[in-house]
Amino acid sequence: MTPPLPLQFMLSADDIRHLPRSRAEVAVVGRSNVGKSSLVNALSGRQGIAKVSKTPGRTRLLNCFAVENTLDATLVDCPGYGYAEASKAMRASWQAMIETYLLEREALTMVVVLVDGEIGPTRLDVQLLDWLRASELPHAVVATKHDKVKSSHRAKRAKEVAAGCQLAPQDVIWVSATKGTGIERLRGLVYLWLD
Ligand SMILES: Nc1nc2c(ncn2[C@@H]2O[C@H](COP(=O)(O)OP(=O)(O)OP(=O)(O)O)[C@@H](O)[C@H]2O)c(=O)[nH]1
Ligand SMILES: [Mg+2]
Repeated sequence: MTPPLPLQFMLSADDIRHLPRSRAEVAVVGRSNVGKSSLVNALSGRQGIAKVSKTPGRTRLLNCFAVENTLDATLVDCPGYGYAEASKAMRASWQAMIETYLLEREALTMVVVLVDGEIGPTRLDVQLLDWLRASELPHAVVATKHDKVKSSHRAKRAKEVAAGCQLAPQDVIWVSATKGTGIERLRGLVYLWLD
């Protein structure tokens, strides 16, 4: 069994310069409400480490967690994009902040892109994936809310979500933060990415 990730909240930053020193860092990115903070909690095996929002767009900062028992490894829960109420100026500032962070954070070893398994990749998800590919940043796609897809639809959904991300079905990691599906496997990968 892969043990839970012992995460300890460190700080929230609005600027890469305010992030702590790190040797290896995994970033969790994706649409608002896709389940980033819920996934961080599930990986840690503790509820309430990362704030789960009832109102989308609540995570506006880079929330940085130390991975205890590792040498200077960190995990960052990034602010979500694509919520309806966001103004044009807010979108632009999100994009500038996140792009600077992803391009300039030297410790970054993996960008974990979450797509909603129930609704599939949105236009903004596809744009982000295209940008990550063009920028040659290492990334992995995780489909969330596996529990919300009826078991009779899962094989078809897995193909659709992968195709929407221009990936093969086996290249998408499915998880449910609620039911724990796929969490252990993803934990194992996170340990590898932080090694
Ligand atoms: N059924 C189900 N609901 C989930 C799952 N993961 C998250 N949710 C729900 O989805 C909503 C959003 O979850 P968050 O983890 O706050 O999403 P987020 O991506 O951090 O959102 P922002 O911080 O706004 O960017 C919450 O109501 C969660 O309870 C899951 O695996 N299954
Ligand atoms: Mg969040």
